Amino acid sequence: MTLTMTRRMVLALSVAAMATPALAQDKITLRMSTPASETDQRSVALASVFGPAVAGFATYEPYYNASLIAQNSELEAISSGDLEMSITSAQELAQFFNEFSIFATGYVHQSAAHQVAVFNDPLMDPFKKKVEDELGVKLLSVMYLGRRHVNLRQSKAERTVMTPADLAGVNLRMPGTDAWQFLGKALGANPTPMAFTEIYTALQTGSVDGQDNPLPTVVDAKFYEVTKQVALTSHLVDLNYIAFSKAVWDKLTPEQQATVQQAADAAAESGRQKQLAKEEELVAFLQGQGLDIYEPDLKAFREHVQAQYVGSEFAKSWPEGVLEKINALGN
Ligand code: KDO
Repeated sequence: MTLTMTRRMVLALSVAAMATPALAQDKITLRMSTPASETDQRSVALASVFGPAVAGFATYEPYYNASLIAQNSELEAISSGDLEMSITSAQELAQFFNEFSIFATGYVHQSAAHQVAVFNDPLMDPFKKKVEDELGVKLLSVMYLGRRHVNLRQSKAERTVMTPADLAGVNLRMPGTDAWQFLGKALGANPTPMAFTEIYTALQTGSVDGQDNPLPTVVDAKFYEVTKQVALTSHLVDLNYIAFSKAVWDKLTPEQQATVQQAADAAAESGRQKQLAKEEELVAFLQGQGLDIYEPDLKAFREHVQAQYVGSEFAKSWPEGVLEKINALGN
């Protein structure tokens, strides 16, 4: 009797000892790499909403400021199994699939709500499928980055930007892919490719004349310390897709997949609301910092930018009828 009890106890103990590390090992690690800072609203939303929601079976492990993977290389890293997640742009996807440039085109998306309607519309299905089949990346949800504006070192008194002609000769930092550079040119500027993490120093030293990003980014990255004006061009209502490894997704149970999907949607929604609120409140903050914030001739910018895309190589890659469908989902 004593012996039996002891054996049982030993067995129970050894099972318990095995179970704990095994469970810990079973948790999937979801490394997420982004050039964004830890305090960026997309980062905050993923860490505070996505991470806890998947904690039952996964450990969310974010890497900020491009500390794990360089900007624009995240998709390749996911594809080759070196990364599980990122927040990717349409411009980055256009490096692999030209047709994604339609979502990177100036003045196409009209608002945060329009982005969501487009992402959830069946028109997106062939785009999502291609990324999944050919790159091994699932696009889970759409995150709102905000309205991109032109942010310059010169004050308004030194250079007033009312039309694209006023940006002639301005070395405008834009992210380093073709679709981004094309947009910079379409704005009338002289686009300069550069990684996000290098912008502050470049503005400080004057190696670029300006950059374009939404107001929450101008504040979060402290670009306002080294610039004097923001011309509210709203040239791109910008987005990032939550990108997830298809190989990892396929290993999840249907319940876990549903949890990941809900977590991504909830994080995107939380980040969107916070980013929208920040866009509103930060005008006053930036004015308080001494920056000139003003609206240029938006009609002139819209018409000029749109005219550059007509007949471009990008526009040739857009599947027939998709632009019309996107426009129809707008206000
Ligand atoms: C940028 O490099 O200007 C950009 O805003 C491009 C976006 O697609 C996104 O990658 C973003 O940087 C980073 O997440 C940093 O905010």
